[in-house]
Amino acid sequence: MKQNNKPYHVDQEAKQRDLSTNKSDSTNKFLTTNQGVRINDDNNSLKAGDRGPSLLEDFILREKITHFDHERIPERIVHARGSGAHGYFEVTNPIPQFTRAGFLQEAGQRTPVFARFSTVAGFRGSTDLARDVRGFSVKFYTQEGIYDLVGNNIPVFFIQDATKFPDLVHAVKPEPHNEIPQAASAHDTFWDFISLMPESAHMIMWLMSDRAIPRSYRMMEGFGVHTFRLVNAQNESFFVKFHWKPKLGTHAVVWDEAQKISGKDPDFHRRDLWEAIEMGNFPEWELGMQIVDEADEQKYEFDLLDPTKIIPEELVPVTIVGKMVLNRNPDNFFAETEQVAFHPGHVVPGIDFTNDPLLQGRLFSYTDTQLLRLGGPNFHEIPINRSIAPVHNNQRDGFMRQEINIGRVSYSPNSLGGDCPVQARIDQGGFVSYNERIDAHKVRQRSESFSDHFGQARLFFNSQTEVEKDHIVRAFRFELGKVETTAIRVRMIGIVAQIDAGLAEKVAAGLRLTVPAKPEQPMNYGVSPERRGLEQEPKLVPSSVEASQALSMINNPTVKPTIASRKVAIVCADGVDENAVLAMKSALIRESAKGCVIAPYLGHVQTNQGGAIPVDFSFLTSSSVLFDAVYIPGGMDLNELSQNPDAMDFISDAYRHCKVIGVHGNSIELLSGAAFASKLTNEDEGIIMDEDMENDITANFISAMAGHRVWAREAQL
Ligand code: HDD
Repeated sequence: MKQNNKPYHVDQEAKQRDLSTNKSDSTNKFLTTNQGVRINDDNNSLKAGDRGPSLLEDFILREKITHFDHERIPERIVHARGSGAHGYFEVTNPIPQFTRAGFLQEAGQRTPVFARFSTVAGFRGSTDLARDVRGFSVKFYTQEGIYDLVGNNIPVFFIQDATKFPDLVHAVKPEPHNEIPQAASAHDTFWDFISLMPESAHMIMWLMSDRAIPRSYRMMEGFGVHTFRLVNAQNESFFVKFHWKPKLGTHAVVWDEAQKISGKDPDFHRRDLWEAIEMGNFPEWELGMQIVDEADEQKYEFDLLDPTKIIPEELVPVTIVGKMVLNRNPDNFFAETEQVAFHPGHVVPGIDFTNDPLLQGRLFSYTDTQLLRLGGPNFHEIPINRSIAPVHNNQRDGFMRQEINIGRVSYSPNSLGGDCPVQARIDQGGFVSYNERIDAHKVRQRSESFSDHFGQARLFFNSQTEVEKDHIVRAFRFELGKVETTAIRVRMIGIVAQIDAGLAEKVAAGLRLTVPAKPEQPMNYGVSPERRGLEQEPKLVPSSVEASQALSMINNPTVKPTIASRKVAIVCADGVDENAVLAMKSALIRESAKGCVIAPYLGHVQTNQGGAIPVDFSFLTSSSVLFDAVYIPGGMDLNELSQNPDAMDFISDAYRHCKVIGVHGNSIELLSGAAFASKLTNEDEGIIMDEDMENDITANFISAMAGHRVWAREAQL
């Protein structure tokens, strides 16, 4: 057999990703059964007489109903609710010195990807705006096989060992007796578990922050969470943490807004991703890596194998390696987004695992879950999961096998088939696990280096702005306020007190509780009887970094002001200043943003020039929580707005959620009738007003909007 000695990533045999052979388009086609028989009547079942019973022989009816009865597959046990898109990954800064992964070798190299974003706790039909972690999974169709980076929008996790994952998920999912609440962590079983698991302290701080209520999937960071390994051609290994940095910056909504969006448009994130791609505003992230020499494994005050820890960017900066652009919506949600099967164990040569005990458990779980969810071992043959690198092995048969393997040989070694398929040497792209030396006793124990639970939780809190800290206080009050068992609230405040005493005081004050003088030390819950009392007490190892800008969304140095792809509500009624509406719409388009006309009715509004402007939504079918800013042009019959409670709520909510509000001409009067009128100050940089309708306020409006929200206003609320 002729051996190909070229590095595998330049092997011409590896095709470009092409799913077109699996696509089906019914345009101008006959309706058929699944066996290809043309159907003459799809509206009536076969009956004995037009009023008689249906006949068993009606194979067309039976086939249709049978298929329908089997349309659903089990939803994902976690991350059931999600949305995906196709795109590509392009290398900007190749890193052959760190990895031999073929897709990271040359600048300009492109690899097709499919990304799926998700919430964790809710069922498949739940709201996008739950307070929750967001999944951030990317499947790279590399020429050396599939590589999946299955991460979250939060860089740490709740637990340190995979064996606690089923407990965590049981605790956060709706409670088993009444299946309440849906897609929410604000209930007793979740906080009972968390308050007994101090290792979750760092994660809980992120979950109570606005990171858990993103403005958009396109405005979230992504993280691989665990420390992985890179391995280069010389077989040298480096530790690595993966980061996705969004081009549009990292932004969130506020909690009141999140709850209202959940009612007004539970598909808010799904719609946002879909519409951005349809409009050509392709979501984009940079892929960054924090790379640590193997020799530095023990250098830090935290353990690199502990998934409840970050590496502060002040200690190891993030090197940008490439960018991901999502530029195509799926053709079919079920075929692609629902059937896509990610797995942290899908790696290519040059990327490897560490002994992080959470990662190790994940390496078992993902294939196992697909066997149930996708119905058997051949899920890799589903088009969205197929490798573009050729697949040849001696695995055979199983439910729904698509491939027709030719020949009589399905074993190795064999002489009948020339011993094919042959194993690849390392220089032929063969995957060789990193030969880490392990010399240890078998134990069920946690390393002592995993026992700091509070140091980085405090680092996170110290890195937030005052506004962000305040949001964390309110989130704790909300979540614990929904907990019915007082003992759980108190125990949780005891945990918070070990992170930050001031934070605990504020949370406790909102719940009319006092911070316990001596917090319960629940570490020994769940510990084996022999080890009870021996297990390390949770402790606080102060971080060597006092505050890290990258942990704050508001202070994050990488956030570049832009309004690209944002949506502005242009509030209109009859008589509206036509020039002002058109000027705002064009100014927004120039910034790749969009203005939508909202009025008391659908159809058109009459303008001051006798023209008509089409209305996109009425106040009944829309809400300001679905927009990033509000503009109210002048010239209108204000009664149409001031007498309409939905219109006034629209403006009041925009104010409450710290959005920029532009007001022109006589419309300024509307503000004095709004619920917030008494709180308005001249210092509010987010109220852009001009009494003179001739003046153009678009530039000021856009520049204020680029700051995302006017957080200073919160002091007035
Ligand atoms: Fe997981 C899905 C991310 C820990 C077991 N997980 C899933 C998805 C994401 C993550 C993004 C959705 C993939 C998709 O879009 O289809 N999971 C994480 C992260 C973790 C983590 C970042 C910690 C760092 N997961 C984790 C553990 C286990 C699992 C410890 C089990 C021991 N996760 C699963 C799963 C899921 C899953 C049950 C459900 C659906 C699926 O895999 O395909 O196997």
